[in-house]
Amino acid sequence: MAKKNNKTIITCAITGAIHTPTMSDALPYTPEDIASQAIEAAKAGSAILHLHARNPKDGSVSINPSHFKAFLPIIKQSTDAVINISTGGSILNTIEERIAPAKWASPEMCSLNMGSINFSMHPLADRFKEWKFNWEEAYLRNSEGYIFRNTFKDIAFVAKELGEKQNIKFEHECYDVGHLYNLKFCMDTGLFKPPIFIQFVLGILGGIGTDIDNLIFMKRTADRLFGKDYQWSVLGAGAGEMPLTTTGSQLGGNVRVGLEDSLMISRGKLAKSNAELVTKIRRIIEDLGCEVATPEEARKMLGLKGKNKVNF
Ligand code: KMH
Ligand code: ZN
Repeated sequence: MAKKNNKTIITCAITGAIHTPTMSDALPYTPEDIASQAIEAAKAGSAILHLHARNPKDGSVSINPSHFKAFLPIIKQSTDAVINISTGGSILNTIEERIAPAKWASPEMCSLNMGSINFSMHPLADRFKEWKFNWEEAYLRNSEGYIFRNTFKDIAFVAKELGEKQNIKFEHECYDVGHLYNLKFCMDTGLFKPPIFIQFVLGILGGIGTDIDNLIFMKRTADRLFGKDYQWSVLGAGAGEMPLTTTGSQLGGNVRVGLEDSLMISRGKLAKSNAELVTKIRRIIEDLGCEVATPEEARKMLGLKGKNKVNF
């Protein structure tokens, strides 16, 4: 069984690389909006902030370190939350490009995607006729042919550059059961040391679906593979966000919410902000008798290097 805690870590994924500005006015893409939504999410109870950058002119996905530099110091000054920088990048980026922001910033955590999959948002393109920016429709439609590449060699490269050289801990994103076996293989070859932090990612088109049965299967498989040596969290993309995080917290796991994963606060109703999503899951968790972890508690649970060891 995974190590059971009575505290639940809430990660908030602020903007991501899936949704586009047309889909919601709340989706932040300027450095000011990313920073202020991240700070508000932390105040609402999020101990970890999972961050991507965007081009402030048009909201397109960016892996340019200068776009991260524009908001990271502001967030660090205003919150104690753990900063987690994505290494997911977007279509067409090499793995070297994808880790460039984290290599510069040396945050306490980074995402690390544990296998290659189809990763598609193309059905979303049919929901809109008019677009705020002209890159959006092609970006979504082109994802139909996208393979999200995360080979064993890529994973080993990230482990060495960010884990070994910079003591950055990973949010190991697992989109299907096979990714847990990939992670186990990497553990057995010494790439990662416990405690590891696994994010079960359910609901991406190309990965496992948002059925509760799938969450239980992922958890049982991880229990078998990793014993006591891991912490886990769950995210449900789209409508699966609140049902899966609620169930996950009751199963002893941690949770991730945010506009990266779902734009909706409830069926058919857009969320006003990331903080609104954090507030909702926090209320549910506390109403059901669990406590939310502070950033310091999250640092202890995950064995992080500390806020004063980052480079921004
Ligand atoms: N949007 C998530 C489903 C990453 O940042 O490395 C995937 C993600 C990838 O969070
Ligand atoms: Zn992400």
